[in-house]
Amino acid sequence: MFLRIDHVGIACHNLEEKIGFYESTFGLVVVSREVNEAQGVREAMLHVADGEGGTSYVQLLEPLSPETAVGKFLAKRGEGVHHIGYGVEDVSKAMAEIAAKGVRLIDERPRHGSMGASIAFLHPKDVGGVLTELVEAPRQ
Ligand code: CMX
Ligand code: CO
Repeated sequence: MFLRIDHVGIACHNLEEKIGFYESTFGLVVVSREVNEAQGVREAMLHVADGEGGTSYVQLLEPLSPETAVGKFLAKRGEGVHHIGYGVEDVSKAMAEIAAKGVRLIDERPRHGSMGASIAFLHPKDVGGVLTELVEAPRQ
């Protein structure tokens, strides 16, 4: 079902500072910066590698306010890994297949994600404590 790990989402207090760390420590390059009001984040995608199944990134996330998903996560757990995004061919199809197995979908229908992707989240309580995102990259 999964083509690749599309990205690992990392929650942080200060996006610019964390971008600087990833650039200077790992040599990663920012390929996109966006504010996603619906998701409550200011975020950056840093390119990691290209593989047969597509491209993998690190997604750095700063909350737009304390009441957002990432804001609440930071208050409870502090900075760190927030979610894993898996690349899929067809996000609606993957959602239906996964829901049929009894895993709760957070999103009833696909939403807008980074760089034009269609995304949907699965509830962490049904995935062993891991917030899981499905990502359908836009057609080239
Ligand atoms: N990973 C694992 N568990 C998480 C979690 C995460 N990222 N975020 C919350 N939880 C857990 C909490 O620890 C809590 O567990 P306990 O009850 O055992 O303490 C439980 O889920 C409920 O947490 P909450 O703080 O009360 O928060 P909500 O229930 O209001 O929301 C969730 C949790 C997952 C439904 C919400 O964060 C959500 O809808 N996330 C999806 C959207 C999102 O994260 N967007 C930002 C990223 C955007 C992008 O990638 O583009
Ligand atoms: Co993500």
